[in-house]
Amino acid sequence: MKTMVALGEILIELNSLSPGPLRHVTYFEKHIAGSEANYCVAFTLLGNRCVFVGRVGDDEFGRNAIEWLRGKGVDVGRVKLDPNPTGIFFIQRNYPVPDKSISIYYRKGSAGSRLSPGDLDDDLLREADVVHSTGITLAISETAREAVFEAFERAKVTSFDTNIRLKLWSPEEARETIMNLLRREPLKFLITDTDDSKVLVGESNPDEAYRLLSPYAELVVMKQGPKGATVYYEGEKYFSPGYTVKVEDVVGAGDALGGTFLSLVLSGFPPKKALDYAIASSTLNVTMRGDQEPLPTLQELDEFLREMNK
Ligand code: ADP
Ligand code: CKP
Ligand code: MG
Ligand code: MG
Repeated sequence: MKTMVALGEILIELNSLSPGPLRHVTYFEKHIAGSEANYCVAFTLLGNRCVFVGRVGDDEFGRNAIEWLRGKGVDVGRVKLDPNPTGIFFIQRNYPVPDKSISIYYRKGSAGSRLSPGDLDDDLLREADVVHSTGITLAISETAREAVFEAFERAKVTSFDTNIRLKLWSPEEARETIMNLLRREPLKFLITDTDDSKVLVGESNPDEAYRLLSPYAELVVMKQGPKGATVYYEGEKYFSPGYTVKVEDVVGAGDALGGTFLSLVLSGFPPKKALDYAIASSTLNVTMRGDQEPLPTLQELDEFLREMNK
């Protein structure tokens, strides 16, 4: 069994029950989310272990998040309770662009943003098979950013999902900070998409973007929305196409893809096969609300692939 250590912020997701502008939505459904927590659940359900490092509020939502993640098998023994509130966000679905979602954050000063280098454990980082974080955690506070830089410095093997959120920082700040991390700590796994590569290296063409990003990672996964995704490694390139399905909410699909890919590659799947499974998981994710409820077991992914490719 492989161990991933993930650093980030768990958020409470309030997903609108009906599509359309939030000013006219009456009912919201609560889910546990946050990119790195999504990665952890995807990773764990496929037979590996994930230790989450971060903070939640000493409040009902914080307790809810810890109990939920523990129930999914995530190791929450290092999640700290913080006097600030657990961060939340709302999702507006399919408006004003059909098949797209908008995240509206209420997370400034949240417990999760208080993550700091003091929350790190040296032995845990050294012994982990992979240490993972995202651009979101670089953006939420100075101390969270320092924690990611320090953790990556101490880790043997690192994974990073660029996840650039322009509501949290400017494109210039995102580019400068993420490229600085990549230059200082070249990665084993870089998981990104064509919008983020445009911000980082000015390219949204997958092959061109890969060429510019390749000095910084041994393996790159380039997500391409509904089209699918491409993996580049050891001189090889493999594109796995997406599936056409009815879209309920696209939030969480990228994390489903990334968490599934990492777990299966660490379990010994060749990257091409792992990407096919990861695409399957991300496809299921867009058909339902909630980021973690749609995350499948290996058996469920096998069934998806068998039936969808008949
Ligand atoms: P991210 O949100 O992290 O940038 P993407 O938008 O590229 O990630 O989505 C990740 C994966 O989810 C895609 O590679 C694809 O398999 C699936 N996906 C995303 N949007 C759709 C969609 N509209 N229809 C079908 N599959 C989708
Ligand atoms: O890139 P994804 O749509 O997979 O990311 C979704 C997550 O952490 C979601 O859970 C949300 O809480 C967030 O990204 C975020 O901060 O935007
Ligand atoms: Mg993403
Ligand atoms: Mg979803």
